Amino acid sequence: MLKEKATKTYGKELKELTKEEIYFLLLDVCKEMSDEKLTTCKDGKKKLYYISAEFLIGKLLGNNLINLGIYEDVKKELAEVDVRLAEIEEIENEPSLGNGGLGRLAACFLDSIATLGLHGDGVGLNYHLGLFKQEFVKNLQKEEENPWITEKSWLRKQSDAFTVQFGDFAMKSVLYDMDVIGYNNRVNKLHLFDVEEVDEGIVTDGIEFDKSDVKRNLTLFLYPDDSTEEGRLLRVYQQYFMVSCGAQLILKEAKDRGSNLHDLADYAVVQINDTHPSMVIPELIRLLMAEGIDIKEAISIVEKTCAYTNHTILAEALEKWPMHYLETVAPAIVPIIRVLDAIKKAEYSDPSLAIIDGENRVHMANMDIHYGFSVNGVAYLHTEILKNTELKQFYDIYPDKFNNKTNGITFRRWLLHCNPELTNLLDEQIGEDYKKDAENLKKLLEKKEDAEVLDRLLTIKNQNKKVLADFLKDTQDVTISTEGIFDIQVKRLHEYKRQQLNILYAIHKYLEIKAGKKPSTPIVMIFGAKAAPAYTIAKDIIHLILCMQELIEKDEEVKPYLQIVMIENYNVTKAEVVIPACDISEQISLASKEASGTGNMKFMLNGAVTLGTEDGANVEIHELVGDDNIYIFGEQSETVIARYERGDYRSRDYYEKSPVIKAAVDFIVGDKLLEIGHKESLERLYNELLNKDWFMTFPDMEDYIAAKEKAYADYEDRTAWAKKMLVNIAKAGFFSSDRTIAEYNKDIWNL
Ligand code: 26V
Repeated sequence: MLKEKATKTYGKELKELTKEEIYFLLLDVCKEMSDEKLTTCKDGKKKLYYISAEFLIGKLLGNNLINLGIYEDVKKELAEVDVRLAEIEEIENEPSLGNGGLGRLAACFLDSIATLGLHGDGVGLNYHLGLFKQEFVKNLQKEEENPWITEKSWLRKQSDAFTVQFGDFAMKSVLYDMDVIGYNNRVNKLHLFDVEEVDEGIVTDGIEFDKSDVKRNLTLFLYPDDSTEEGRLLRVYQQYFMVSCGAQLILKEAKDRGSNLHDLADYAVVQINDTHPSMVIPELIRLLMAEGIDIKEAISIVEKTCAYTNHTILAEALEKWPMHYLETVAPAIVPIIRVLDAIKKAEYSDPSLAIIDGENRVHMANMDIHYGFSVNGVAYLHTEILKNTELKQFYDIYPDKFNNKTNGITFRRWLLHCNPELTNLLDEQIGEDYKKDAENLKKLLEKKEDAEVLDRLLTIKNQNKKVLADFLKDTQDVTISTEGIFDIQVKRLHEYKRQQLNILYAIHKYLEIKAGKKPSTPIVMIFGAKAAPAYTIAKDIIHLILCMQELIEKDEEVKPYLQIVMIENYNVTKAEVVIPACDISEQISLASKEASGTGNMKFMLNGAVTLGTEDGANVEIHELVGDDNIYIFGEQSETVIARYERGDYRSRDYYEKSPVIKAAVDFIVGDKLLEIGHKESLERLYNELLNKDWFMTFPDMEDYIAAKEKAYADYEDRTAWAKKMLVNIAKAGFFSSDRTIAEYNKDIWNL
């Protein structure tokens, strides 16, 4: 197939093409096949719009080839001319259209929506420089711009254009679509809105740019630094632009499909992904009113059309925009928001239920809950906390709106594509029907006593560790021992995720080795994390990890037993190499704070064993695999929530009582690290831990050390460990995003 296409497109033999030409050829093949599929898709009356500020889609070539069912054929045809498909996949830039879990979830959902044959598109923004690219300079994070759009790419320019009216100017949109190709099923679209002129030239140092120049920067970056007023305003401009374009598209398409707009809810359902797209509610009301519908009916139509997903209980992440921002950016929806607020204030006197608070700020989540027909959390525990604590006052008045949808991941990317060896083993041992219904992975349990299968699992893990070791050698010039236990924590850097707990363990282990207590198997601790550019303490934690990496690298006494590597610019592409190589998956957030986590699911599916707190989806992983196949430590969410309520946590008490904690914490500002690192940063982190430690690192620390030691000791019995791996893989079926999406459809969307 490729041979003919090569001559037709380039007038050359396939073997004469450059890698880039082959990549472009494959891009065309995918687009043509997807166009063909599109013509056969049967659309129902109702369509889903998944509206999100982030879609962390990762590279698309490999996955699209898999979902089109031609991956193996293409691989073979390229091998005939001595080209490895993996090399071609490397050509593609990774679009950096997301921060972490929330954006990656949206990407997994799009894959599953198409795979289940549901008619649903994504709606978002086409950020030119995306999220920043992380570099390490002198053990510090430096942010660089991250251009990813190339002349020929998956983006396909559309003719639809909408006008968005801001306070004192208007802007016209340009729409780019990407095909979302389901696994042996339908094709949907990801609609990414852009403005006509973005000026990448206004970026000065790193990711600095003139934030007030909205006309030239609206879609330049994802989540510009919001530590300044101008940055926050720009975020609101982005959000309003996204929802206004989205709402105009939704109404246009609904009319095209036959809606008279009074019946909009029969034609469209809008899933609001966290609060970033919340202004879609007043914007839809405004547009319906412009079509001649009175405000009362417009509100009731929108109430039947919009559903909200909450992804965090962190107070600082629940958006509350000052009214004067909205007056500047989107004055047309301000009177509507005031009406929405007045209706609820007349009904309920509790100020915590208000949309506009006493300081004239608009609580976006409150608007979503009052005017959406569904509110869901993203894991069992998270939803329970929303109902019983965080959003209790809303649950009391709207018990029927609340529901749980435990997150999931697409197995196409997180198994078939990233771990072909494990996929082959599964195909061979349990057949291929788990690819359509992931619950069938359970069949693997029958092989728990099969010595050959257990041995193969260990061999595959070792191969994947070698691949990661080679990758780290090539990309960062670090050498890690593939004989070691790969203990991995990769995710955004945040104090609640507690990378600081993990690095304090590293210090503890370092001190033990120095004192002559050496582990029988080397430990390789791997981190990967970006910190928000204005999040100082998060950057201090990265600094500490990098300083420890350097300290150990230079210490011949410790190095054979303990290594630390921080992966630079951790992203989806790197995750696909890291996750299959993992032995121990670190999921150590402070109980109650991690809404779900999805990395935990990816690791489990690839045969890693979780070391974690009873938080987010870890609770469900624990339930599924049982006590013997997971390492749980730390305080329960109830204990943590009660301590926050009492407000009597004093980290210094724990430090003073525990010599182990004291030794590790003091080391941060000891001579050894001060010689390598920056005094100001290390001291700031030390003081933060001793005087605040808002995410309660110390109460869990001794228990964490004990759990980790137990896991390391168990690892020594290779057969017993392989059984734990097997159980984790076999029980991962529940976490397929196909299951999650089937639930969304059954309970919320009804497509
Ligand atoms: C946002 C912000 C923005 C302002 C500064 C601090 C801050 C901290 C956290 C966030 C989180 C935004 C929401 C989010 O990404 N939630 C993640 O959603 C995942 C998918 O549901 C879930 O697996 C993660 O547990 C959850 O943290």
